[in-house]
Amino acid sequence: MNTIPSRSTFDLSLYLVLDPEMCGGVAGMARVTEAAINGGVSIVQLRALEWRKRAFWEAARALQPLCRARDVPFIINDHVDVALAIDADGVHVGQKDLPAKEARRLLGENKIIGVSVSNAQQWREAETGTADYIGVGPVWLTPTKPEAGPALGVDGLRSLIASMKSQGSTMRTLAIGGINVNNARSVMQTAGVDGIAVVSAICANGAPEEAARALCEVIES
Ligand code: TZP
Repeated sequence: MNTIPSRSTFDLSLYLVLDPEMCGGVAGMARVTEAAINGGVSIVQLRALEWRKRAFWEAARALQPLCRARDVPFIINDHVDVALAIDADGVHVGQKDLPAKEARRLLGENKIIGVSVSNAQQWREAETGTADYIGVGPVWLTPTKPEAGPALGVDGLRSLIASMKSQGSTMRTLAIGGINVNNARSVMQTAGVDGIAVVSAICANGAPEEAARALCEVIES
């Protein structure tokens, strides 16, 4: 029986974004996924910007069962059609991807939809587009996504969240960009942050299970 948590109950606390280059292809992503789930990752996204659709779909088909076996939601970056094709648990869209509203129309009411935002206007649009969470960042500049835009810093993150919450936002919030075991505490202490998303802190770590566990300890402390 599929017991993947629902749109409103899924755990956002430690969100792994898989990078095929850092992990070493599909086999590497499979290894990292299993290890990271053992270490406590609560949700997994496949992000492979350079990959053609067929390769992306094949990777998604290979990785999804690993998450499903552990009741961990499996999210597809950008490709709503792939999410539909494999019946993924949701999609994550950026500012240049399909709008969240369209993703919701295509995927229906039960799937998880996340949106990347960097400012108040994008946040508002995500909220009216029926997203379930937003990824706010980059908190720090990161070589993983050099084009991500100016870093918010923890202060910028705090003031953006505070401002949006004071305007009535109920959006669940994930911080992303340059987060690792050394700075995760300052992010988690930011009021209104529900979780952290990492790429290199797990994918580029030779010991992904231990890396995930160490991040979890920071989150839980
Ligand atoms: N969106 C904003 S920053 C980023 C994404 C996908 C990359 C984060 O990567 P890392 O390695 O965790 O800094």
